[in-house]
Formats: sequence, C-alpha cells, structure tokens
Amino acid sequence: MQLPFFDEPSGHVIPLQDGELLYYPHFFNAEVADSYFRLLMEKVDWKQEGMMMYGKPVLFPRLMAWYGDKGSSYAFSGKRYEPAEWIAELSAINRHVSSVAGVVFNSVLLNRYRNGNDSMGWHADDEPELGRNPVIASVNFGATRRFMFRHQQAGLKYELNLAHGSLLIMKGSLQHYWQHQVPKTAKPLAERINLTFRVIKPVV
Ligand SMILES: O=C(O)CCC(=O)C(=O)O
Ligand SMILES: [Mn+2]
Repeated sequence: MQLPFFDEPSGHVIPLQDGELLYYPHFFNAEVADSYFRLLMEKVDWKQEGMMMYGKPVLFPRLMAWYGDKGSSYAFSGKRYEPAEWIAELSAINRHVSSVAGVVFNSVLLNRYRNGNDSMGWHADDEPELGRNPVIASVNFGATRRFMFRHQQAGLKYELNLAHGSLLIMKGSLQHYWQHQVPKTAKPLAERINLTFRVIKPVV
C-alpha cells in the first residue's frame, strides 16, 4: 500500500534537568498514523513475553515485538531477544525518525497496550547495549497514554500525554538520571502501540 507523503513535522524542546526531550505532537498526520496503526496491529508478530520473578514466571502486562538488523540482539529483564527481520512499514518509519533524530537506528522495540490495564513500570533504558547517552525515538499510535518521568536523585517529576501520531525523542543524559513509566489507568481505553527506535551496540 502506498502511504501519503509526510507533512513537515514541527517539534519543541521540553527543558529538563539532566536530559533532553523533544516532542513532535503531530509527527505523522492523522491519515498516515491511522494507516500505520492498522498495518502494525495486523503485520507485527505480537507476543506476550514474560520473566522470572522470585523463581516464578510472570507475564509482562502488554504485548511486545523486537525488530532490527541482524546481530542487534537485546537483553532485558533477564532474557535475550533476537530481532525479527524488518518489515516495510517499520523500515519506512525508521528512515523518517532517523533523519529527524540525526541517528541511524538499527532496531525497534514495539509494545502494544491492549487497554488501560496494560502498562510498563518504572525503568530507564540503560542496558549496556545502548551505551552512554543513548538517543531513543519513541513513536505512538492509537490511544493517548500518560508517560511519566521521575528523577532518581533530585526528586523531580515530569509527565506528558503521548498522542496518536506523535514522536518523542529522549537523549542526552536522560536515561542515566531519570526513569519513565506508562501507568495503568481505570479509564476504558482503546489499544495503543509504541515503537522505540534504538541503536544497539555490540557488548564486549
Ligand atoms: O510505551 C511507551 O511509551 C514507553 C515504552 C518504553 O519505555 C520502552 O519500550 O522502554
Ligand atoms: Mn523505556
């Protein structure tokens, strides 16, 4: 399917201590965002992964998928994930966000929140494969969700709503000072897909 050409996106810096955030609320226009949402729901190999906690398996409260260049395997929560091969839609989005972020991403983690009960707890994207001061480009399709930050030393907080078709770039020292989360909500919410484009480096 041929997708319409992109509008020139406009973004703004969100000033934060110890990190940099850039937010593009309408990175994709509504028509393009609707198409990607539909195509990714259908074509991505969504799975409910899990981890061991105190010797017991627990499932993550969301669906996930991992795509990337060969060799960009990624370990988190005690498990190593091998990337699936890029599909056309993810490559196209990658080209577009890479040109804006000024970094060529080699992988993308996808998370699908089926309703308000799906979530992601407090964490930083600070795995060794991401290196120092990683640039991470986070793309959002579907329902708007709260995205919260907390500074690990200074007691600061920040939050924003990540809307359909938006792009949030996290960079600078952000991942070394701040954690982030997508909290559960009792509100009846539709599905949401989040894509975080990353540069995975070989860990020696
Ligand atoms: O769903 C989101 O907005 C955040 C996802 C996230 O933090 C991650 O994949 O590490
Ligand atoms: Mn994260």
